[in-house]
Amino acid sequence: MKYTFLHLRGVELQASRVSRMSPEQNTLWPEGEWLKCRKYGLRNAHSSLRITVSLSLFSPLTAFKMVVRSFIFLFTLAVFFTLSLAADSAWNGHTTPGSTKSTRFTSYYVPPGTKSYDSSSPLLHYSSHWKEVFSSTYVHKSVRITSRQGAYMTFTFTGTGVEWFGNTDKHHGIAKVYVDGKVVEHVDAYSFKTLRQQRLYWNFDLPYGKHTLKIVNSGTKRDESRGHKIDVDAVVITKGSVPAPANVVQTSPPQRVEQDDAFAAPSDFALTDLAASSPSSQWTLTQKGNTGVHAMQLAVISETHAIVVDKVEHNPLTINGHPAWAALYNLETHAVKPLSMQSNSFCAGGTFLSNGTLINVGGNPVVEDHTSAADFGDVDGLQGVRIFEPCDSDNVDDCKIIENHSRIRMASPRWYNTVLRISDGSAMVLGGSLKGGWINNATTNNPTVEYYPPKDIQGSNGMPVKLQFLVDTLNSNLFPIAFSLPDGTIFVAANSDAMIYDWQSNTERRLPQIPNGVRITYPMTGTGLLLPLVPENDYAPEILLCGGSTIDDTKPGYEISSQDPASTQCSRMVLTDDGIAAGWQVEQMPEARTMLDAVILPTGKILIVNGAGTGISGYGNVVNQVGASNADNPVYTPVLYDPAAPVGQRFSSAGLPTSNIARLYHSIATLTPSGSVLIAGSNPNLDRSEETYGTEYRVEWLDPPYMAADRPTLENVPKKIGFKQTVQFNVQIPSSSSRSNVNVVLMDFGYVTHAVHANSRLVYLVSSLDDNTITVDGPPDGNIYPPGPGWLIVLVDDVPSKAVKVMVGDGLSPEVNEAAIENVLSQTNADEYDELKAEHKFTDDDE
Ligand SMILES: [Cu+2]
Repeated sequence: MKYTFLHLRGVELQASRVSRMSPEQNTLWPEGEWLKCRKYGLRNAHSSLRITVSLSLFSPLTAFKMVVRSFIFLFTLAVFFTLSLAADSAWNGHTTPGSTKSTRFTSYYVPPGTKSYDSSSPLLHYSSHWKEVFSSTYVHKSVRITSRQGAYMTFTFTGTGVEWFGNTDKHHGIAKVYVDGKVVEHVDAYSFKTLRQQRLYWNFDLPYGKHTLKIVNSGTKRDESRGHKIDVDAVVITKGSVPAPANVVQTSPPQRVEQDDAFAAPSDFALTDLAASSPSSQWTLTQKGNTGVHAMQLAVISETHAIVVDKVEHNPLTINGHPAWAALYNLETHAVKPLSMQSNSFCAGGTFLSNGTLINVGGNPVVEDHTSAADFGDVDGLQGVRIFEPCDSDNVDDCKIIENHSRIRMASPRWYNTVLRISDGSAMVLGGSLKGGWINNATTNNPTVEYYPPKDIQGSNGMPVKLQFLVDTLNSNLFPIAFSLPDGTIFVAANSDAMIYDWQSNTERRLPQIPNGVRITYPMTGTGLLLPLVPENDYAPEILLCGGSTIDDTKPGYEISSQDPASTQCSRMVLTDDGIAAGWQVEQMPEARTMLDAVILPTGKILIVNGAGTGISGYGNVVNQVGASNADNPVYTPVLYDPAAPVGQRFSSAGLPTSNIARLYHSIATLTPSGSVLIAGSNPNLDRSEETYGTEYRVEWLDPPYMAADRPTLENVPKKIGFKQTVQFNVQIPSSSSRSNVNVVLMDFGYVTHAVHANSRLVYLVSSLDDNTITVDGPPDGNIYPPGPGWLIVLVDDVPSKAVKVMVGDGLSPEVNEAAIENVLSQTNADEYDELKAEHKFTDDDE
């Protein structure tokens, strides 16, 4: 049985034509960026005008030369002007860095830091029986083809990665791929539909050095194929560099480490701080796995899988002939399965609903015309609600993302909105910007809240409800930090402010300002958590906000530097009347961080990881960019925060390993069912890049010391726990344990993106142990734990079991208000640019 909102609603999914924005609408230039252009561009334009006006004083030839020079100058200026705007604009899905031209969205792409070799390059050596074929649809208009068994191509290169691009169609057969003399893969180049410029083989995990790629026509084919063709269109090399030493402990202040290629390090390595002496205090950091699509957003969906959601860009993993933008990642085998996604999820948010369905909400437009590769279809993601139904089995073959904007969409466009599950099991969609861009401002602000499914709040009838708080917190207020509190209200922090929002009565209670001018939301990104909730103090909520920046958020980008220091501050407040009266209690992290992730461990301690010591979020906006990154000085060593320890003794990096992978803008971290912390992502780039700081696909696993301990194991855990329901299950407790210190916790690992951990939660449950039977009371109500999926963990002497997935509550869909849905659909449009798109439909090159 599936607990699907869609099915309950009886909405039929039909292929729908969807919207696109006109070029005028697609690009947002923040005011600061206009100023930048004025400062650097227009002044020069004036001087060139003066040259033109004074031409009549010179001879005709001189005048002609000057006209030509002026034109060249003006043209150069125009290009510069356009480029500087393009670099600052929102992601449009198509323009590659350094180019203003639309490019066809095939898999072929040459990221910065890589080098492409065309099929006609003299460095590619072919055996006999290859022929050269010419067409504008091939890379550099040529391709080499062979149908002869045993015919081969060899290519020797120095680097860390290699990609083979070619074509697939009904006449293609199977190739054997060798790297350094060993068969590494059999590549079946058959496809029913003709696809150009496909990535047929890729390996980014080569040790830095000299390697040889060999592609051999195997002479075999699948039954359906009408031929044995194999072709080579291009080979792309990731140059890479010698990997940074592995276990260097970062000194303070942080030094920049030249980490410039996503695939330079050996595929597996363990980093262990030598200072850690006893195994019980030893953390380990292992790099294993590759997300295939960049991990901008991630949520654990089952005991074996996580969903990874990115934006539209040239990821190595492909689907339907174009790069994939979402994937399922196997937490155990590290296998990746691409997911087809219609709309651009660039900077979306997400949450599970009470029925276990995951929704991914908001995004960015996809703007250019030349992108209708395969079935992707150029869908504007700004109002997107992407549905991912529960997918709990190890076999994820049938799991997919569903979209239908004609029936399912938000009422208003949102980019950088926060999405969280609230006490009735629905999703609150909070704030965001009306279109892509950078720092928010009054013209792009969407200072409202809406719900999925839509609700009628004080007469809203499904439409967005205004939040004055999000007006008052401009400019730096995107991706608000929000948590559902144990009385059903919502804590919201944005910029330097905070409030408690009663969504049912639509009333705001303003809280004391965050001390010392620290801003904590995008692009001055800090992070926040609701600290573990315990029944002993009646679940008194306490909020922790860490990192961010004190940079003036009214400054234009050219007055902000990637070297401006981030904040070291953590602010903590108990959200009771007494706690609010006492205000924020301030503590200092050992190192400044922006874009940090805070992960609650089953032990109730908080792992702070990722981020930069200087700069702010985003790319292409500030001065002293590193590559395109607005931030620098990656913080490579995590720090552990113990909220229960006395003030002054809460932070510790003792025994914590140091990484050599920068995790900056668009990186994530989450707890996984095994108890290990998954760390992935980082991509301060418009599109995939292999230069500093490049697009990071490598996954790291940070194992707390308990991973190496004798751990309790759980048996017969029920699949569902109702509110106030008492359930029993079995636990095997290690014989060495005292059995006296046993706790049961219910956790939400959350949906992680942009340092937002809005759904992360740890609730201690009332429990008792009798022999090997644990008796547990479900959480009192949906305020304490919003109904929906959760993870049960038993801790014995602070050593946690693996987490077991449970459905908390009744597992049913959140309440569906048909009238509110119909009102949203009748009052809003999602497909208004559809006709424009149809007119400019790219002519495909199918044979
Ligand atoms: Cu983003």
